[in-house]
Amino acid sequence: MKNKEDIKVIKGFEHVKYSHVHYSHEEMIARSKNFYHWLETRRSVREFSDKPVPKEVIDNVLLSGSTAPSGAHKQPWTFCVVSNPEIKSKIREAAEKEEYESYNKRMSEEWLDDLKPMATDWKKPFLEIAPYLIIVFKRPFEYDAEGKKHQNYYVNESVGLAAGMLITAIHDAGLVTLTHTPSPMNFLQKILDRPDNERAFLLLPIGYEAEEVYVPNNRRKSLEEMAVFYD
Ligand code: IYR
Repeated sequence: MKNKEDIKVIKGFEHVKYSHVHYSHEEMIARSKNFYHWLETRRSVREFSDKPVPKEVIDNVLLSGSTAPSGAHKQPWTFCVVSNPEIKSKIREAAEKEEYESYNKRMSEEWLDDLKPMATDWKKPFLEIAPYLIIVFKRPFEYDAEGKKHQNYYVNESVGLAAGMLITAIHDAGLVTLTHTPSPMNFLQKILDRPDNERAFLLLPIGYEAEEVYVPNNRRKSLEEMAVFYD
């Protein structure tokens, strides 16, 4: 319970007092540098180990993801967590079917060319090997108790932010993931029996990386390449 003094009614609604932790400039510089160097070690991984991961870690990373800001604080997301081997197999089978079509018919020559450095193809064994799959669903609208529809706001932005924070939390826990987007993704809504106000947004396999893993030798944009400063 908040103290009475910590609560203020503003424009008819309760607000709670907030203050963030502050650091000296030196400390801020050191912390932001350390955090950057830590995040810089994150890589998308496509080969997973089946080594078990505590369920509590999954709960915690989901709670971190769900701290994201969202339009009108509607939190327009649902995270489906799949560890059931039969459901994982169904997802793999359906995803590979779509991916096979995409790689062989739907993707342009230019797109396939751009993907060559990633050495990807339609085969997705990680969907069965990773101990958990998190399927992020966006919720474009909600139903109220009377069944009336209410639109959510900035749904893609909000769910994208939640996914980014989730990926950061997964990295911080010492696990790896991949932002997998089998396309089209509607098979996930069917397999997981989701309501019609949910659309699959992203699939994240989570676990430890396989014993010996190589990732593309990508370089990230430098500050000069990705930022413009207007002093
Ligand atoms: N969804 C496919 C293809 C793919 C597309 C992009 I853009 C990538 O950055 C990586 C893969 C797949 O998952 O293989």
